[in-house]
Amino acid sequence: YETTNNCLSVHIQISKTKTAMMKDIPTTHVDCAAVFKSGNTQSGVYTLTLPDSTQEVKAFCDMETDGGGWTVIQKRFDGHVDFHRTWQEYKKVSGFGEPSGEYWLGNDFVYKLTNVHSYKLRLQLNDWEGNSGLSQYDQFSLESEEQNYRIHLKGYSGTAGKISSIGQPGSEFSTKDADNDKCVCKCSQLTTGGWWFDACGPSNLNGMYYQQGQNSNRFNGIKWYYWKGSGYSLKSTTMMIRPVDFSSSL
Ligand SMILES: [Ca+2]
Repeated sequence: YETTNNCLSVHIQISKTKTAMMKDIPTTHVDCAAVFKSGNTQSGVYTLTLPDSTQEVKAFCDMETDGGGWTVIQKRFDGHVDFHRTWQEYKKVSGFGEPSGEYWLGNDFVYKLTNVHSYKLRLQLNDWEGNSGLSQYDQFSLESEEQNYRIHLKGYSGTAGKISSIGQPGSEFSTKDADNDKCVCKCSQLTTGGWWFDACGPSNLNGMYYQQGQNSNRFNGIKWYYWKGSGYSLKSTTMMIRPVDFSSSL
């Protein structure tokens, strides 16, 4: 992504100059759809700015899939990043990991974005046998930290199961140090990772990463039940969001 980063730093320099000259012109982008609309149509890591704030966060923008403009909020593909993290680590705007690799974009950021605007959620999943699956939701939002980032989803479609593996009504978010699930147990401690556990529910894309050959009969792996069953741990996952009214024409 070196080329993209170079372009980006030039872009940031120009933005800063513009801001200094014309204070009323917004020169920052809240999501990858806005980055795309500004003419940056190459996939890569971009700097975003929170709605109504000057706080910046780096995210990976997928500018190719289904017309582009997707802000990637979760990505896993080789297990190099530990996802068994605390509430604070999942919460903080920048999340954890590296946007150019495996990462989680912070719950506070996703909450703020999805409450300003209406977003779709797209999940791209891969198993170890070369199959890919898709789960898409026409509407996605998170509630605030006070509501434990409860997830709201509507309009499921896709090939990774005929039924959504995130149940309705949406669950609250739990981590190893914050138990907000519907189980007398603590799902995050049992199955690892932060997620919208039910009791403990049919999915956990933030579970333990298992390599090929180690990926079956795992109760604490990367689970998407209605596609691969209960003990199967996936090879790779991407979660990304885009405004519902996005169109790729510039
Ligand atoms: Ca519990």
